[in-house]
Amino acid sequence: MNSPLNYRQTHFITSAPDIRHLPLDKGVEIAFAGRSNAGKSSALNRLTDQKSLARTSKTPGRTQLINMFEVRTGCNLIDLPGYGYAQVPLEMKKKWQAALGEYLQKRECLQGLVVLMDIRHPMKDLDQQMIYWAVESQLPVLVLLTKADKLKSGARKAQLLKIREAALAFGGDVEVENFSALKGIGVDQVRRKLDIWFAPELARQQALLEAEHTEQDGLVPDAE
Ligand SMILES: Nc1nc2c(ncn2[C@@H]2O[C@H](COP(=O)(O)OP(=O)(O)OP(=O)(O)O)[C@@H](O)[C@H]2O)c(=O)[nH]1
Ligand SMILES: [Mg+2]
Repeated sequence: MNSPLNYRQTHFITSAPDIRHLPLDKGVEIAFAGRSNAGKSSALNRLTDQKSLARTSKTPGRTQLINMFEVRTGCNLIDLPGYGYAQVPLEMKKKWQAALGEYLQKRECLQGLVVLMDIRHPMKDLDQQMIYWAVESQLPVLVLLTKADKLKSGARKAQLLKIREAALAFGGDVEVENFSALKGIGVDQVRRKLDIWFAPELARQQALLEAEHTEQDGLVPDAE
């Protein structure tokens, strides 16, 4: 696949407890959200072909900070704290949910939301809330049914069709794909979607470059 972006070059930028600690709100950001243990960090690692870019864990609730990664200047990926993990102390849960809500509502460079859900337990209340919220904010959504390797091919396809049908009810720009970090299922589809979401930023950078060149050309004195 010919992508304008090389996701393998993605590198860690920073971890922040809330948006005030994130770099300036500019460029294009795509966030990965989902319940704890849904496979967000694993998906980011697979997507970027890196074993440990984002920390993965068997213990849900591991990623407690907003983690930012840069694919290239102005094109960032965000690994958000997982939601809905019952075992986390209430105080901590409240703090994350506040940080998560604030990020989603206030971060203007956020241009796409990837919502990851275990293919065996999709569309829990909080997942649906995330999608509703995104659609309301006119933010396009890519739903990934993760750990697709856990189902046989027939069941996997049936589940995909069922969730695609369910996604229609949201009425917005909501695409659903199967995904497996383990087997590489759906990786091309994710990259294709991210390419589309990042495209305006790449075009903006290109236009800026061209404008600079034109300006420089203009500065060359006439050879008279
Ligand atoms: N079989 C299978 N297991 C997976 C896949 N993706 C993730 N896992 C496992 O699921 C568990 C959670 O994965 P993470 O990527 O850490 O999940 P997360 O959503 O980042 O979790 P938090 O950061 O706690 O919110 C780990 O034990 C992974 O190895 C997959 O595609 N297939
Ligand atoms: Mg994680």
